[in-house]
Amino acid sequence: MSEELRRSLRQAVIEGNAEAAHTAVAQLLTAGMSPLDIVEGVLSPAMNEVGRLYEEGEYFIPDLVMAGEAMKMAMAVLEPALMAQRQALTSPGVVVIGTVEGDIHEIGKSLVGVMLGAAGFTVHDLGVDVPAAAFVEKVGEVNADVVGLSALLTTTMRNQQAVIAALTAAGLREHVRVIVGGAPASAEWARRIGADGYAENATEAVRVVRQWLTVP
Ligand code: B1M
Repeated sequence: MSEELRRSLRQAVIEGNAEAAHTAVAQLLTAGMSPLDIVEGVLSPAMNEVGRLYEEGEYFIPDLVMAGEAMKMAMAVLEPALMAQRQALTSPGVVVIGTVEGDIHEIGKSLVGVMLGAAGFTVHDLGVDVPAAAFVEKVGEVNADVVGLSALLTTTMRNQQAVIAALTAAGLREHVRVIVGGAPASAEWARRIGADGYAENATEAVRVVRQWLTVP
């Protein structure tokens, strides 16, 4: 039953059927599958398949948009389940997160934000296409411990570096740790632009931020 539901969810995302994605996620949760397994085991691989179909010329932008909507619908059902598992921390922390300027990919960034929230941190999600100045303003306003910068395009990843430069110019760089992520980023890229850390996925992002902010 659960295998069949997993297949239906995968298919719903690939076909961009938001309603079917909603139903399948709700059913998988009822069947006892953990929210994290649904994300990592079904949703992320389905989006990768969508990316592959686009690269091979079988899918076009409207297909990506529809798959994105199905994924967002699935996440809307999952978010309360993830937050229900919210953990109490020995040391609270404040995180500002967003997708950098010029880039409107939101799903991975939102997932990282939700997972950090579920881990107990206070998360301010600035959304997508966020200018460096907006990151700086929010970091100062909420006295953030960590700023998370997502970028999915090789053309926008350099804007992660622009945010770090803006934080430095505002005198905030020494007070906030910077984590970068998104498909084109890497540990080497993080080092090169002067970020404090890199995470390949949401689980890893939680591990890195926890290491920085939680008293063991
Ligand atoms: Co676009 N897109 N897209 N896209 N899109 C990619 C990224 C691409 C790889 C597709 C491809 O060609 N195979 C390609 C980038 C190529 C490159 O630069 N090397 C691409 C392109 C080219 C484009 C456009 C330029 C297309 C065009 O218009 N010609 C355009 C750019 C628009 C813009 O931003 N200015 C564009 C547009 C779009 C849509 C808007 C249609 C849509 C997004 C819808 C939305 O977000 N609401 C879209 C989609 C859906 C994709 C793919 C298919 C899927 C992305 C996704 O949501 N993945 C993507 C191909 C792919 O990734 N396989 C593609 C699921 C998500 C859970 O994973 O976002 O990788 P991901 O996040 C992961 C990790 O990366 C990491 O953790 C997450 C969870 O595990 N992570 C972090 C992410 N941020 C993090 C931050 C952290 C830590 C970890 O710390 C702060």
